[in-house]
Amino acid sequence: MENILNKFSLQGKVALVTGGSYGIGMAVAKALAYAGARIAFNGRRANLIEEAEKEYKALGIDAKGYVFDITKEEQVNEFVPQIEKDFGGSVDILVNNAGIIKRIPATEMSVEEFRQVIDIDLTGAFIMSKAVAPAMIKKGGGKIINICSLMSELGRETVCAYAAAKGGLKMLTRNLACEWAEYNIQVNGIGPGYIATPQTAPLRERQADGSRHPFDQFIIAKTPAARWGVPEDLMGTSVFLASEASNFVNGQIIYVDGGILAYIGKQPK
Ligand code: NAP
Ligand code: GCO
Repeated sequence: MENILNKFSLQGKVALVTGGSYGIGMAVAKALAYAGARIAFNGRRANLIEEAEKEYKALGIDAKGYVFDITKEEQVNEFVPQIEKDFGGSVDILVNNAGIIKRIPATEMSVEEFRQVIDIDLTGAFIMSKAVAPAMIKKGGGKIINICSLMSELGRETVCAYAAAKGGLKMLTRNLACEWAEYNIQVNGIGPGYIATPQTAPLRERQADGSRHPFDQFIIAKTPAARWGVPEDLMGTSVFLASEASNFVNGQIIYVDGGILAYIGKQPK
C-alpha cells in the first residue's frame, strides 16, 4: 500500500527562504528541512544570519545563510547563482517570507515610508520570483510560496502600506500562478493570522500594571481559537505547498489564522 506521506517529502530539494534568520521564516525553513529539503536563507544582518545558522545546526539542520537585501536586484542576481553553485543545483522551492511593517496613520506616513514597505513586501517578492523562475522552467517545475497576511483581505488603522503590499502580494501570487503553471511551477500563498514574532511584539507588550496590551486583548477576542498563532502553526501548510501534494494547487492563499477571517465577532450575551 502506498504511503501517502511520501507526497509530502522534500528529499533532494533545495529551498530558499527569505528572511529565515528568525520569526516565521525560520519556522518555515525548519519545516521544509524536517521534510527533507536543504535550506538556504537570507537576511540583511550578518550577525543574525550567523546566530541562525548555529540554531539550525543545533537542530541538525545544515542551513546556509546569505546576507543580501531582496529589494536590491543586483544583490539578488549575484546571490541566487551563488546559492545554486553552493548547493549544486537550482532552487526548487522559494518562500518569499521577508517583510516589514510600519504602523503609521496614513496622514502622517511619508511617501518614502510607504514606498519602503511596498518595496520589501511586494517588489522584493517579484524580484526573487523573477530570479528563480528561469531555472525552475528549465528544470521542469518548482514551488513558490508567498507569505501574505490577513491584511491581504482586511484593513485596519495605521497599516495602509502593509495592507496595500500584502493585497498586491495576493494578486502577484495569482498572476504568477497563471503565467507559470504551464511550466509546472505552482505559485501559492500562506496568509498567517496574528502570529507571535518580533514583528508583532509591540502589539503584545505587557502594560505597566502587568495587564495585557489592549491590542493583545483585541486579537484574542477577534480570534475564534482565542489565542495568538505561533510560527510553528505554519509548518504543516508550508510543507504541503512546497511538496508534490499540492501539484494541482495554483494561485491559492491558505489562511492560517485561527478563524479570524471567518468570524463576524463575539455575539452579545
Ligand atoms: P519579522 O519577525 O520582522 O522577520 C522578518 C524577516 O525578514 C527577518 O528575518 C528580516 O531580517 C527579514 N527581512 C526584512 N526585510 C528584508 C530585506 N529587505 N531583505 C532580506 N530580508 C529582509 O517578521 P515575521 O513576523 O517573522 O513575518 C515574516 C513574514 O510574515 C513577513 O512577510 C510578514 O509580513 C508576514 N506576516 C507576519 C504575521 C505576524 O503576525 N507575525 C502575520 C502575517 C504575515 P533582517 O531584518 O535581518 O533583514
Ligand atoms: C498589525 C499586525 C498584522 C500582522 C499580520 C496579520 O499591525 O496589524 O502586524 O499586520 O503582522 O499581517 O495577518
